[in-house]
Amino acid sequence: MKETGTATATPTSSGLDRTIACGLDYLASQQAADGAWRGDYGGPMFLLPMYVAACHIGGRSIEPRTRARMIAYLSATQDANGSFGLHAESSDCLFTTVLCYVAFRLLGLPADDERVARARAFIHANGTALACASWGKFTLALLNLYEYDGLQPVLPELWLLPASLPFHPSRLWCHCRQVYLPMAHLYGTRAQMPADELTHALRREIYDRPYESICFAEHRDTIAPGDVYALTSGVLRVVNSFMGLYERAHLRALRKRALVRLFDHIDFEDRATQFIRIGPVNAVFNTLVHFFQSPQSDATARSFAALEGYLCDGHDGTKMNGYNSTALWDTAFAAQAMLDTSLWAAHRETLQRTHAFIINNQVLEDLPEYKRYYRHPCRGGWPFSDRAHGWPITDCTAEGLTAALMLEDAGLPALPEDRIFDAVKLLLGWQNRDGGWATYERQRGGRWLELLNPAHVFGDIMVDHSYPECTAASLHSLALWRRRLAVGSDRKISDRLERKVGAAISRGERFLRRSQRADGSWEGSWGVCFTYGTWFGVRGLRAAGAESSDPALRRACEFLYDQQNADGGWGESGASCRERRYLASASHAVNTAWALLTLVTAGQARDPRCERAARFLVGSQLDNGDWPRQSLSGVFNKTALINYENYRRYFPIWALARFASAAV
Ligand code: LAN
Repeated sequence: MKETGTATATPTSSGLDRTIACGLDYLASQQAADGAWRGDYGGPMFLLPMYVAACHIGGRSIEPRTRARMIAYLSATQDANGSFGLHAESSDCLFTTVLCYVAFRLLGLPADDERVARARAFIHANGTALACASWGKFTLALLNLYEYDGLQPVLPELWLLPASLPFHPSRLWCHCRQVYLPMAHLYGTRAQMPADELTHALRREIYDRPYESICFAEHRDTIAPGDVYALTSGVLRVVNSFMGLYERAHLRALRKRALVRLFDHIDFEDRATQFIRIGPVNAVFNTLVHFFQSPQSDATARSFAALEGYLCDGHDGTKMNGYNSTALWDTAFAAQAMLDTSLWAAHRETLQRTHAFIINNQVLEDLPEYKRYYRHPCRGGWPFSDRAHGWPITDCTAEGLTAALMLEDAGLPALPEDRIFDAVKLLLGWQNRDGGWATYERQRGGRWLELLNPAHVFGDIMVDHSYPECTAASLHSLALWRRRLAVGSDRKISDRLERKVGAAISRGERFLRRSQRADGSWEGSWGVCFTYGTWFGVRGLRAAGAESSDPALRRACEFLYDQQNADGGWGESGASCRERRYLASASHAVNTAWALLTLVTAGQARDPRCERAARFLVGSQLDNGDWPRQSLSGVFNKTALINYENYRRYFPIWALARFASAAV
């Protein structure tokens, strides 16, 4: 690392310029030939074992080198006490420990391997596989290591109910819906691989009594305390008992109809995403639906091939990524960071490739019959990864549009006018009644549905609802679009659209103001945590026109100043997300970059505390222009941390560039 300078030194403008220039060179060096940035997107510890289980069930062998790298990854993330965490930086989760144990064994480690023995000791000390969270039991059932009557029912027939019912599956958050869809199919068909020798060995290893002697039905609700984030509510208990009764008496013909309906929806998701699927979990389960239905089919082969797209050979071994890539998201931010420096003109080719990637990955068509499959329109949106994935997201659309408009300002070809309109209209159509934006769809169900969350280990998975991050990103891009209209007098302006955008911005602003916490912060849901949320909150309010004297911005800045570490940086523990309060840790380049971006955006660049933050970022840059890899910066559903490999490469540059232009 570079010299950090003395405690009172301020980053000279040449020091800042050097850091930014060097950071930009490094960032540019990481761009792929297609213009995108992508990176390791590991973290959640249930994904790789699910992949390994799918390969085992489907009879797909994993080549020896990959197997060794997977074992290396699991070994690197195992805790000294033998356990695994829900994510790579935690421990003591029975759900992931059981799944990783099974993965170790399926990948070829013997039962007496030291790592395996350590994991087994943890499993036995914490209630055995009988006490792991529901997705663990489900995966074990597919592997013939757990019995279906030990699972709470996942009824296929729910999909036959009228969509107007307030608890119809179509009202669930799309990730939850798309995971429980194939689960319902697998449950309804009692899909299970035949037992082999390894199965019998594993059955002896993960339980403390003979498998045949276990009454699985008694363990539907058995759960280790360490696996519980969302407690099974009283309502869910009642619903589960009703579903249990129904399951015992269900009509064959109705089940058959329901399974046909489910398969139709699964098939739609496969085609709509070119077999990538919305995420890694339904990618695994949809694959298994095809495998159990027709092992030799084309769909099965394509499914397994597509699963490989989720693998990532990272610095600590081979893992399964949380998405097929982070390409659009990373590229849109890298573009914005570059363009906010004064040096972008020196990176013309990098910007041209960036531009090409953004332009080439906007979704241009709605899906045929999308309403029938409960999909929102897609035309004009951008996904988190790429066009092939096909699920546009509110804030990815917003960041994609922002990047496209900024690239146009930098002299690159403008996005065709109709495509800009499509993006704007899509954003408008996504706005919720409360003025905010959710992730993939408008809010469809009441927040009370959270009471039916059956997954134990995650919070907030049942309904898509407004988030400050998605709202702020949407506001920011809409405001940019409106500004562009004001200057480009030759462009055909639709007055009605402009008025609608103005009204949407005002409603979004009100949502943001309402979601600010009493201490001045915003809670982040997709990044760690209050530094992330507060950056979006402030960026959104500024975009909506808030002055730097606005009390909401003042309070946000006071909140951040209160958390600043003595070295000038900010560090937020990942536990902040779970506990929903700011928990400090050692300064982190990404948290510091978010805090500095926030303060500068709020008009505080000349405050000496911003200088100290800039000094921290300048001082912690590595000689090659990168910043050191630190703790995980991303999160989902309150409990699962996830890695954003490129955050440390563009957020510090972005923060320093904005600081430099505002303060020096
Ligand atoms: C993501 C990744 C991107 C992320 C942002 C765009 C950054 C965010 O602003 C909105 C939410 C979103 C789209 C998001 C939601 C949850 C995801 C899809 C993930 C964190 C990637 C993996 C995660 C998914 C739910 C993992 C599978 C686990 C389940 C509980 C289904």
